[in-house]
Amino acid sequence: MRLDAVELVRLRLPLVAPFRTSLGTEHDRDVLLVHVVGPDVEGWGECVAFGEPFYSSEYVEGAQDVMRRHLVPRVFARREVAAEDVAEILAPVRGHPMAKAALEMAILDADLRARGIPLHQYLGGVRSEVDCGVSVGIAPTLEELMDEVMGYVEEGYRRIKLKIKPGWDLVPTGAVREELGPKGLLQVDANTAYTADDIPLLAQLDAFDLLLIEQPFAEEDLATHVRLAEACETPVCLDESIVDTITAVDAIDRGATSIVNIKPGRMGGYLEALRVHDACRALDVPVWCGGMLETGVGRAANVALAALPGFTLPGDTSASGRYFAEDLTEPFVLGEGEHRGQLRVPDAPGTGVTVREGLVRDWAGAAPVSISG
Ligand code: SMG
Ligand code: MG
Repeated sequence: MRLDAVELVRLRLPLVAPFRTSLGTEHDRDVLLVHVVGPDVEGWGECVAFGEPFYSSEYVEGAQDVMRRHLVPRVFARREVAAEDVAEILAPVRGHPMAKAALEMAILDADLRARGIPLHQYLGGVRSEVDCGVSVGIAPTLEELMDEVMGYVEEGYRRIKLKIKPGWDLVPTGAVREELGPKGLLQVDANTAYTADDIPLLAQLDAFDLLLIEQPFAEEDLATHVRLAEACETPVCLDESIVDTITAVDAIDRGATSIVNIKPGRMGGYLEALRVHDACRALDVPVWCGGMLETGVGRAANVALAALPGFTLPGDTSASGRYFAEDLTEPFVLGEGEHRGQLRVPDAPGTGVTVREGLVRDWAGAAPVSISG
């Protein structure tokens, strides 16, 4: 496509309830949207970086800055740009995968809209509905945790993920397992909060028949993940550590992960995420779609990705209402009947959702940063 302008739009969306993890507490979502405009087509991407650099080194203000100074000018230097070339064009800029992913997504969305192709079809999706899980933050008390979990079960979620950290692990996990019964799908996520000394404690999670334990140790520390995998029955799943196909295949080869969390933002884009999916599938390693508290813009693309055949576990692809009272697109709502606990994969061209531009402009904190070629 030919790019005429790129707009970077910032807005702050309040969360319906605070979301607490071992990294800190989110009260609202600092959203950065990328809007690309061509002669007769436009597209949207969402940058998944958070306001503060706690999940990874990226943060919204930095992502916006690197887009404005370095990424967008590189794309403008081409007369025509295809989504498939964006990663290579941006490769001289080190790091910043979430910023790169958002720009690539917007260009891919515009291009697919122009060609009338839905994202799920372009990626090779094989299902029209995806199974949804929900990520449950660290609660003030066990009682509040149980209320929250049972509320999600009643809404239909097919899998519960508990955030854990030292001091909030065996007891809440055991209590939720008891409440869910043996059939309920349950997993935990530590966001790097543990060290090698905790291996014996983490191995006790085997008692709760979990689907997986996600990223207990530092992102660079594959060796300790290997040790845990050898010490416990529960599959170890990496999130933060897996930044591309090379790191995914290496972690699998070493025995550091037997299930992979795929988040396109962490991997520099949906096209690299697709390659990670393909590599894992070739190795018979299940994958699932992670979440970064996306608005409908990013959620739509995640749901399309989760339609691929290797996504055999429910994702953190929850309904819009899990986080937001009002979404920036038409809301994602869990299905009913045979589709209880599922989201329908958008089937219109591009990400298949419509950005509520009036609402976005009303809520935008400052005038968008507009860059033209
Ligand atoms: O989008 O439902 C969502 C969030 C799911 O737990 C979630 N994401 O490590 O997987 C993860 C976390 C990253 C965000 S923690 C603030
Ligand atoms: Mg995680």
